[in-house]
Amino acid sequence: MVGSPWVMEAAAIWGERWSSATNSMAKEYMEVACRKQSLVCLAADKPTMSELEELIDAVGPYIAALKTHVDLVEDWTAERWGAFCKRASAHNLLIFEDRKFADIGKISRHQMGGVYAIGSWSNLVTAHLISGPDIVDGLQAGWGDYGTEGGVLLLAQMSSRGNLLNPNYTDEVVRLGIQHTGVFGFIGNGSRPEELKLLRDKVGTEKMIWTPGVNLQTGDGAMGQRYGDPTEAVLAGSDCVIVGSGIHGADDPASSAKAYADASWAGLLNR
Ligand code: 5BU
Repeated sequence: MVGSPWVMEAAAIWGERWSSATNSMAKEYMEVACRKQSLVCLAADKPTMSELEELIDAVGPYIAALKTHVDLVEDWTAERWGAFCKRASAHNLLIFEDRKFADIGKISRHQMGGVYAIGSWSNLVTAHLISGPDIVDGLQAGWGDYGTEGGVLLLAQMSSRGNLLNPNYTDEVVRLGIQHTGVFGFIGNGSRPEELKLLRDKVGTEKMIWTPGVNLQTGDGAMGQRYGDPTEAVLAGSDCVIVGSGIHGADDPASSAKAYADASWAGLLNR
């Protein structure tokens, strides 16, 4: 990858995020984003394997990462999931299991195993820091148990209304998270650009901020979800917009994914 035209383009387009990134997976993501001209992570919230397979085949060219909720799939089997992950890799997608781990380090480590063996196929996972910073070491050990490597996205903010992640809590998550090499970045609230700007100021340039709560139709979503505009989220400091129903709920997921890709890419070019 070193010296390839895409790497040079990524360095120019991402600027300080590229030059100060310490994490190789972050660079992998930034390069794929440039190749596809998309800062979109698909939230593949579909309940059956065939729907997931169909979705990834349709939108793969327009997205830069894949987010899963493995425990909401009704007909999950290890074999079919393995094949699905291979499909994602064929599209050069990092696989991000949004498990929101929150237990003590030792248990989080074991939860990377179990039936779903999340540590064996995920590149990224989400975690709350409510139990303290040892959760990051636990999750890192969880990948280590499979001889794999991964990065943690810590929830610094959430997109849902009334959430309890207040600014003091956010500050502590950022303060502890930026020091840890096992932390890939932070989850920020994509629905509120002004909150995101504050988060970016605190995080600095080194770590990623990925943001759910993004939709081209801004406003309130189902059950307390809130939506902001993808271009505005990127302009405010988001490095990746996480989009679920805006893509998988559309009549034509592929053209919708392309619209989100264009909106997010425009944000990066103007940032
Ligand atoms: P939506 O359909 O675009 O609303 O899906 C959003 C996805 O992002 C869904 O998978 C949530 O679990 C996920 N999410 C979120 O919406 N808000 C948050 O603060 C976090 C994750 Br963390």
